[in-house]
Amino acid sequence: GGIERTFIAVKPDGTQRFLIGEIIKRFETKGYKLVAIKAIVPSRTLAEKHYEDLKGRPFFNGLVKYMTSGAAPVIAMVWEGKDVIRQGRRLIGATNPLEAQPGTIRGDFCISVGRNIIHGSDSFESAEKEIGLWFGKSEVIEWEFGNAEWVTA
Ligand code: YYY
Ligand code: MG
Repeated sequence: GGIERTFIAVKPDGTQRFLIGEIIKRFETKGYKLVAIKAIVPSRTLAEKHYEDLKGRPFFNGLVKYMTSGAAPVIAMVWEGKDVIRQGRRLIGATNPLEAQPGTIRGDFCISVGRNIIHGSDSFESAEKEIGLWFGKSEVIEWEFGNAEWVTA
């Protein structure tokens, strides 16, 4: 619940559907700080490690194929701020977009669990793991808001 970092990724369907800007906007205007971003087509190894908890689930192979196809890049990001791990999940909405509340990213922009446009870390442990998988230390930038007293006081 303090100042945290979370791993957020626009999935290839979000990129194809011109939702990168919209997704960044939701986190940016909420008051969170973008500390790392890159476009990347993940290797099979990276995608399998990222989703290793889901290995053995019936959708696992399709999920890895969808993330790694190269039909569009994943937009990998690290966002920082107060309670950002839990709040990021709230901004994103339920895994199944049909259960996601209107006003959430999935609730507003998608209809299929297999094409749910965005990923967000679900705990401190997964955030640490995912940031370390997708980014090198020097790719995460420390910086301060010039207007911090208007955002975080
Ligand atoms: O964290 P979140 O993305 O909301 O859901 P997870 O349970 O971690 O599953 C990861 C990913 O797997 C989900 O975003 C879509 C896909 N998936 C699926 O295709 N079918 C399911 N029944 C469950 C998950
Ligand atoms: Mg998850």
